Order: sequence, then structure tokens, then C-alpha cells
Amino acid sequence: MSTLLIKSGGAAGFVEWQRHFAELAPGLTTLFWDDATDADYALVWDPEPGRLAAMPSLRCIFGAGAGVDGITRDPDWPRHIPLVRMTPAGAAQRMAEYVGWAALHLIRGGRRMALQQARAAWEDFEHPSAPDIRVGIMGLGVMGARVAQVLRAMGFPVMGWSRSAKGMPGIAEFHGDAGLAAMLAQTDMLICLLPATAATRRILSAPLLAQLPRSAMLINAARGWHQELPDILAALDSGQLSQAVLDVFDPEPLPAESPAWAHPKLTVTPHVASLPSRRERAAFVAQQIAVLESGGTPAPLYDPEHGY
Ligand code: NDP
Ligand code: OXD
Repeated sequence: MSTLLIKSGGAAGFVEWQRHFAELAPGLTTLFWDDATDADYALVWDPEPGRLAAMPSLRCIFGAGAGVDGITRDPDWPRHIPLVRMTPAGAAQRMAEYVGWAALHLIRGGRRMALQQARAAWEDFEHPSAPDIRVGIMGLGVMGARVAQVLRAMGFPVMGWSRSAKGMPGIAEFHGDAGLAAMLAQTDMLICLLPATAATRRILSAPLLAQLPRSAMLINAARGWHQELPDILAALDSGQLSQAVLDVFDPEPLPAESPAWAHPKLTVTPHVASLPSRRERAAFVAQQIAVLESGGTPAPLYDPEHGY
């Protein structure tokens, strides 16, 4: 009988995980992180450094999210053990719904209307329509590819930047530093869906924002790692950015004293862009364990060479 050690959602979350795994993988024994030190599998978001390396029986690590930076920032995480990124089908769909909402919120002036409502002010204003707004997506991976399809279906002209070519119908693709510069120069709404790697740290900072057309809009649903928040606030104040929606911050939670909370051109959401239910995530893990135990390779795997 295989064992799965879980650190995601604390003791209350564990009770729910246990219920789902009992139905979805009856042969699997689930263990709470605080009660055991070894298992065949681990399902974790941000394990204490060194804990995974000290598990002699460990055969596979499951990230509790699609981004596994909370695991790989442990200098001792066991790189020889497969690390599976949490990507049930519902994850990309939820991300596309979030970004679709954020894109409409931006073009329809959602933040402005919320502020007007707070002072009972009935003030109408003109707004652009999706075909007027050229979208540039940084990252066309599991999340970015679905977002690109959905925004295109909503009527936005969509461009995307990635390391490798995708051949996505109707999406203009860009690669490399020159490709990024070319995309930024024609991007009215920039969306960040990059992984947290050495190459992408603080990429959303003043030099990049200056390459966008004036009054561009920004959505970051990837990681706080990608953004230099003071530069984004300064760009909003100067008019280089007209509005932004940020779902992620560094640190999280966003400190109560951050000027981001009250900025009139910024919408803050609390890292909720894509959170598949525990049931969906348990089903994904159960399915991947079945693949492993029948001699297959789980997917998608974190690639230590690329860092995502
Ligand atoms: P993937 O690893 O599937 O995709 C990453 C994309 O970025 C790929 O297209 C990759 O190119 C591209 N990329 C990586 N490095 C570079 C580079 N240096 N230059 C150009 N392109 C690059 O990631 P996901 O789609 O699963 O996740 C995207 C982000 O969203 C992550 O940061 C993740 O943590 C975050 N996330 C946030 C959530 C939230 O609720 N806020 C929920 C889920 C994810 P290529 O395809 O060529 O490899
Ligand atoms: C994830 C997240 O990476 O929720 O899945 O941020």
C-alpha cells in the first residue's frame, strides 16, 4: 500500500484531502505533514527546507499548484525525484476566466465605477471594445495558451511571447529579447503568465513598462516575483500605465500598509486567479499516481534544466 504525505491547507485542509483520496484512490494511505516524516509521495505547496530531502522512500513530489517555486526555492529539494506541476484541466480554464474578467474589468472601467459607486456618483464614460485593444501575453504555457484562446474568442487581437514556437492559430508569436521588444511596442494590454525563474525575476519593472505604448494596461496573474511594485505604481501615477489588475505580490499577503491597496487605478485580488477545488486536485494526483504505478511517466513535470 502506498503512502501520500500532505502539506497543503493545514489540518483542516487535510481532513478534506483525506476524504477525497479515500474515494478516488482507496489503496492510498494519506498522512498529515505534521504527523510523519516519510512517504512514497508528497503533495506540498511550500515545505520547510530540507524536509523532502530527508524522506528516504520518496518517489514523486506533487506540487499543490501549477507553479512549484515554493518547492524549488528549498536549496536541498531532491532534484532527482520527479516533480509534477498541478494542472488539472480546470486550472487553465479558471485562469482564462480570471484573465477574461480582468481584461473586461479594465476596458469597461471596473475600478473607476467601483470608486464612483462608493461616492454615489452617476457618471457615464466612453470605453474601448475588445477589437481595439492589442493584447500581449508573456508566457504561452499551460495557462497562457488557454488565456490566448479565450481572449481571442472574446475579440481581442492576441500576441504571445514564449521561448519555443507554438503555432497557435490566430496568435502572433514572438521569441527572444528582440521579439519581446517588438511585442511590447504594440501591446495595449500586457498579461504576465511567465514562470518564476532567474530570467523572469522583476521583469515587470520600469525599463519594460517604458516600452509599452503610453496608457497601456497590465495584468499579472503569475507571481509577485515578476513585478517591481513601486515601478508599477509609479507608471500608474505618471500615466504610462492607465490601469492594472494584480493577483500576486511579494510578499503575500500584501501588507496592510502597501499603497497598492488604495491606488485608484489598481485592482488588487488575493492570489485567486486559478484555484481548482481540492476534489479536482486530488483526482489529478490520484490519476498521476496510477500512471506512475503502472510504469508510466507523470506530467507535466518541472524541468530543472529550464527552471520551470
Ligand atoms: P508553464 O511553465 O506551463 O508556461 C510558462 C511559459 O512561459 C511557457 O510558454 C514558456 O515558454 C514561457 N517562458 C518561460 N521562460 C521564458 C523566457 N525566458 N522567455 C520567454 N518565454 C518564457 O507555466 P504555467 O502556464 O503553468 O504558469 C504560468 C504562471 O502562472 C506561473 O508563474 C504560475 O506559478 C502562475 N500561476 C498562478 C496562479 C494564480 O492563481 N495566480 C495559478 C496557476 C499558475 P515555452 O513554452 O517555450 O517553454
Ligand atoms: C498555482 C497558484 O501556481 O495557485 O497554481 O498560484
